[in-house]
Amino acid sequence: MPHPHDALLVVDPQLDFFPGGALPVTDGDAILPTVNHAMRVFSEAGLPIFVTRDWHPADHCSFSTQGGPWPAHCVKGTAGAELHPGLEPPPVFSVVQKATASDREADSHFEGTHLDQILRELDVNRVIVCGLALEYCVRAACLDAIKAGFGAVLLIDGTRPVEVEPGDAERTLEELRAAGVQILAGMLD
Ligand code: VGL
Repeated sequence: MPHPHDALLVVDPQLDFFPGGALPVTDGDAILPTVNHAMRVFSEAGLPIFVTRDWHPADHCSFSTQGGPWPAHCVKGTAGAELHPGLEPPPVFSVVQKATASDREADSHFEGTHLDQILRELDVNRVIVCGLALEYCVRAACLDAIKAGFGAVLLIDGTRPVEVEPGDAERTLEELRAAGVQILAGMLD
């Protein structure tokens, strides 16, 4: 671990998804050691690292002010949309922004981007996924990666659930396993 055809996807490690943010994930800070370690391992191996950002206009359709399910979060250019300062990004990494148009939601950074093509051009055949939040954007990233024909490994210690309903996290893990996502505990070797 990792393999020469792996890429790392760090999903939405933005202040609004951490404790104190607009849409906080309980214990979100606990992902940082695993995420930072994974970025270091990929960087040292010369493998691609993608950090995704939710990057919404102020009137995004997912916001409750517009009839959507969520409080306003990750509004582009605001402090809450910034990467968590505890993140230790390597010298070279790519940023993927999603849900940037007012009228379109995108749970996964495979939606409305060319990420799948870019991964193929880099000869990637498997993605290693971590970030926030497990049942939403991380889930969508894993499932879309599989649908696009990539292998997917979830770093379970590098994510945390929202648990809107008790049991959501376990149900999500079951769904991911059934879809062929490998769930990996602990730090990367
Ligand atoms: C997310 C809820 C709304 C996430 C994004 O990144 O998991 N969750 N928007």
